Amino acid sequence: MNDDIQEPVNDARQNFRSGFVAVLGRPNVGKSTLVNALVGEKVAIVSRVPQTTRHRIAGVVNGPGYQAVLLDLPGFQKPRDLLTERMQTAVNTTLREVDLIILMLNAAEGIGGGDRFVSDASFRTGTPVIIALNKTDLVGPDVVLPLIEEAGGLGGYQDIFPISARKGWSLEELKAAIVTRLPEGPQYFPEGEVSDQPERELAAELIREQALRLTREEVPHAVAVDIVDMQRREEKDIVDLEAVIIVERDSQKGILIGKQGKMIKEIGSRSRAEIETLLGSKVFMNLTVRVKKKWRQNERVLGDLGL
Ligand SMILES: Nc1nc2c(ncn2[C@@H]2O[C@H](COP(=O)(O)OP(=O)(O)OP(=O)(O)O)[C@@H](O)[C@H]2O)c(=O)[nH]1
Ligand SMILES: [Mg+2]
Repeated sequence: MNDDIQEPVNDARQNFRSGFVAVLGRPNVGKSTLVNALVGEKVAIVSRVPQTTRHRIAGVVNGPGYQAVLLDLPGFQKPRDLLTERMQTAVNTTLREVDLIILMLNAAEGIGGGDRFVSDASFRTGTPVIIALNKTDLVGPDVVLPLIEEAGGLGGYQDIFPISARKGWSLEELKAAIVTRLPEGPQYFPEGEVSDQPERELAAELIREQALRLTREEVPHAVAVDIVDMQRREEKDIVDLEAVIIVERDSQKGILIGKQGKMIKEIGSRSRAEIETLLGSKVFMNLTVRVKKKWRQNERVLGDLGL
């Protein structure tokens, strides 16, 4: 089953443990933050806007005798358009393929209908579930303790941890529990490879992250980024990058460009700094904005964007 996700690099070694771990939860609970923290590198973008993650990203956690492949997923939701429908299909497909599920809840918001929806879907698979109650840094023990009790009633879980993905609280304990639950298996990713996301895609995500962070209201959900061209100059440590931010309406384009181009400049310079860190070289970026009406409903555009 797991071969659908990635061909193993090595055959199963004796005593080596490995597996695929789905990180599930409502939009905005902190799934991508947790995956980045456990991997120890930024493999997924994070923002305050729900539905930040649009496709499944593998983040690889290596340790002595084990490899856990964490699958950062879009937030679990009821689809509203073709884009969110595809996002949810990716979640449902993944649910059937994994060895372990981390069900994430948000301590600052309590447990609601949306969480029970995700939880039911998780427990229904019969796959072992670890519950992670996140954002405990935002509330006191008077809130956390009853929530642990309530979360425990959701289903037959293996372990339950109050954590803070942002502050790094109890992540070592969570990681140890994940490793304990991994079956014996092969090393799926070579040493040093922390993600399945090509540099080009991550570059697009880093631009989208800044667009999400710097804009408001209807703009974030209408944004997509297309890397038109990305090339390293021969014998020089310079990468030329041409990218387009796609939006649905002229008004959104106006917001993204900003007064005298201030906004697009800011998005460009912030994301360029991040991309330079990622690539380890200087980046010359040409960033523009284009309107594609109703791209979230358009099969062809979604396909072109890899969604
Ligand atoms: N205070 C606090 N904030 C957190 C914690 N974990 C994540 N956040 C914040 O919560 C917001 C959402 O985090 P993400 O990691 O993008 O959430 P997600 O579950 O991946 O969201 P989607 O991809 O939209 O489903 C960001 O602003 C994070 O900085 C935490 O432990 N404590
Ligand atoms: Mg996410």
